[in-house]
Formats: sequence, structure tokens, C-alpha cells
Amino acid sequence: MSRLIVISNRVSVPDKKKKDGAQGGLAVALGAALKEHRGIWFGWSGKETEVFTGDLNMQRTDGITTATIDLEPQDIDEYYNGYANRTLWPLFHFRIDLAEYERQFGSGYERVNERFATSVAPLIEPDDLVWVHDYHLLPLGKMLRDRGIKNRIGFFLHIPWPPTRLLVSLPFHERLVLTMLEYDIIGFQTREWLESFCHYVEKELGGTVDADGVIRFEDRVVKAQAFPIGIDYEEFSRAAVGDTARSAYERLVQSAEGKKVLIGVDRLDYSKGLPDRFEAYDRFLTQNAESAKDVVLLQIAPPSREAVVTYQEIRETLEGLTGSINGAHADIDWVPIRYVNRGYPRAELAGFYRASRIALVTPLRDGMNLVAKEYVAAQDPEDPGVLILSRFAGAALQLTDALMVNPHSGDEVSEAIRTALSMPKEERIRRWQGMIETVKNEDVKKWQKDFVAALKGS
Ligand code: ADQ
Repeated sequence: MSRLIVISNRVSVPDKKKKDGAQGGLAVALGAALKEHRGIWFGWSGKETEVFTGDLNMQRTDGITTATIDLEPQDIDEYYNGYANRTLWPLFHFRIDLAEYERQFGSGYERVNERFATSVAPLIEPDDLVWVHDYHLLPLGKMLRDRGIKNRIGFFLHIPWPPTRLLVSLPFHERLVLTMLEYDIIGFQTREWLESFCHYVEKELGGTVDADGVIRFEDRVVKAQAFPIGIDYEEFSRAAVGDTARSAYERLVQSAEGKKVLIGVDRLDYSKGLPDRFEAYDRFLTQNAESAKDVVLLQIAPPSREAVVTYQEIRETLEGLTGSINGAHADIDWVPIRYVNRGYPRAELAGFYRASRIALVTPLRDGMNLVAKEYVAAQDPEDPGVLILSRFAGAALQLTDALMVNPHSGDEVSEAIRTALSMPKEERIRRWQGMIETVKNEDVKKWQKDFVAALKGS
């Protein structure tokens, strides 16, 4: 069997010591694939070094080999905090108002991709399959080809692919997309992002795309396909009924004192639509004064990318909104929003999901959104809660039985909260049954297997 070389910005090694599903689903799935294929996971260690050396730190943990490199502070500024998170992330989430086009970000991005290619190329043997992940490494395939790597190389994009008319606002967009045509297979989360990519190739590059997603451009033939990512259903649904989840469930139910809990779980990121969500909840409280005190919103939002100014701003905005909404509506024995800035072990999250009557998953744009799937997986089949889901999350294309909303419309979200609170049990069960089948069948293991099969060309 061919070995698998996984390349991503950061490397996350499955840790046997972390109990109760503390490991993210993606790390578990890639870890399983790597074990099966005796592969290597390569990426940035997350550490800084004064001068780049390209020295590999190789480790073998629990049957998985990882190889990491350290980056210079300038690399981290320009490549990670710069081009990846201040240029591509906002642009690919349709926020050209936030995208920063700085020339040194672009050159730092190319430099680090070159450094990745130079460091990983010697590890690649002739029969290996190479799988590159996400927007940090879009041009890596081309840089590997430049170093004589002739292996099958695949790329998977975890975030949306923007419409052509937005993408063309990126300086050198054509150069970037051309580098991607050096992959053998390019995977997207949904048909929507796949179609946007194919549209760009046809309209801007003059390439052709056939009905099977085979792209032809000059002498290149590349397959583009949607591979919707899922959660580790087996692990997560098991965790949801384990001891840790049960005590987290009890803790939330008791502290809610009979009120219905609405839950939100998101990285603190402007793409997740948190201010709009809080404003919609505020509207719900104002318009439904009689039932307002029967609910409480628990928003769990661990900070992320704190070196980037827009992330500091979203944090301030939310703190302000929480203060003003709680100030306007709270009583001596009730606070409408519990806003928590920390992470929780996954099994505890599962218990919180199960204790919540409603999940508010209302990103303004999201490649997929795994929280929506985790919420469904954690529900009690006899008495499931209601998923309120943004139509702009990739997950909306699969979880069609959710209560679908436009997250920009406070009225629509407020109305959906009201509908969800009064939804009869039969309807909750019917909707949940529609969704659980998808969550179960299209899990992260299937995603990983489908991608690797396509990468093999089988
Ligand atoms: P993210 O933008 O990070 O992922 P998401 O898919 O929702 O978004 O995944 C977040 C994960 O982090 C979930 O597994 C969630 O449980 C976990 N998490 C969030 N808050 C947490 C907390 N407080 N404590 C513990 N865990 C927490 C990107 C893309 C998505 C895409 C994924 C996978 O933006 O669109 O679905 O990659 O491809």
C-alpha cells in the first residue's frame, strides 16, 4: 500500500492520553488514515526560530510519524497572520471589506510555501500519495512539482471558494489559481464552492470543465470534486452518553433552572456571525417579553488568531453587545446571555449540546461547520433539540431538515427561535431523524476514504 504524506499548516497528533474525545475529529480521521498507510504528517510546529533552518523534528507517537519545522517571526507575520488570515480568510469568506492586500504578505506566503516544499520534498518516496490541506498552502503542489515530485498530489480546501467576481479583487489571483492546477485532485466541501472554482477556471483562465469535474487547461488535467467533511460520528455519539458528558449535561440543566438553553459554540471569528446572532436574540427578547425569561443563551466562543486586529475587534464588539443586552434585559435572578471565552473537552461539549433545546449555528459564511453536525449527533433520539442553521454554511446543503435562516436577518432568526421553542416533539423527532442519517453516514471516515480513493485515481 502506498504511504500517505499529509501536509497542513499545523500538525495535530492524536493523543492517547486525552480521554473522552478531547481530540478534534479531523485529527482523528487523518491520524487513522496515516496509521493505515504508514504515513507522515508534515507541517509547522507552531514554534518560532530566529533563523530558518528547515531542520525537521521527526517524532513517532501512537503509530503516527510527524515531521515539523519551525518558522521565523517574519514568516509567521507575513504568511500566517498576514496572507493566510488577513488576506485569504476574509476574501474566501466573502469579506473583501476586511481583506488586506499587502505585497509583503504575498511574498511571505510564497516564501513559506517554498520552505515547506524544500523541507518536505526529501521525505517523499516515489509511490507516496501526497495530501495537502487548506488555504495556507494553495500553491504548494506547484512548488513540489518544481522540485521534481511526480507523485499523485491532492488538495482539500476546508473553507469556501469565493465567487469569481470577488476573487478577481485579489492581486495576482490568476497566478495563485494556476499553481493549483498542478494538483491531480482538488477537493471542496460542497458543490457550491466547487462550482465557483470551475466558473473561475472557465471564465478567467479559459480552461474547460467536463460534467465529471475534469478540468483541462493547457497540458494539465485536474479533477475537481466535492467531499463534504463530517464528524467522527461513532466517537462523538459515544462521548455524548459517557460519564463526562452526563455530568456536563447535569451541570448545565441544573444551572439553567428549568429554562430552555440556546447554545452557540464557535471560534471567535467574524465569519461565524456572532454579533448578528446576539442582535437577533436581543430582538427575540424584546418582541417576546412573555417567554423571554424562559430561555437563556449559552455562547461558548474561545478566542482565536489573537494577533490579528479584526479578531481583537470582534472580541470587543461581542463583549459590548453582551453587556448591553444583559444590561437591558437581566433581572436579579436571570441573565439572558452567558458568554464564555474558553474551550471545553469535546465530551463536555457533547453534554452541553444534549442539554440545549436549540443550537444557533448562524455563520455568515462557512466552508462546512462541524458544530451543526456535532449538535445533531449529541441529541437524545426520544427528545431531540432543534438546529437553527444558516443557509450560508456548507452544512446547509446536507442538513436540509434544520430550521434554515438567513443569519443577516434579525427578524428571521428571532422568528426561528420562537418556532423552535414551540415546535412539537413529533416535528423535532422527524427533523432530527432526517439529519442524523446524513451525520452518521457521511462521517469523517467516509470523507477521508473517499478523498484518498480519488487521490489514488481509483
Ligand atoms: P472552523 O472554522 O474551526 O473549521 P467548525 O467546522 O465549526 O469551524 O469546527 C470547529 C470545531 O472546533 C468543532 O469541532 C467544535 O466542536 C470545536 N470547538 C469550537 N469551539 C469550541 C470550544 N469552546 N471548546 C472545544 N471545542 C470547540 C474550518 C472551517 C469549517 C470546516 C472545518 C473542517 O471554517 O467550515 O467545517 O474547518 O473542515
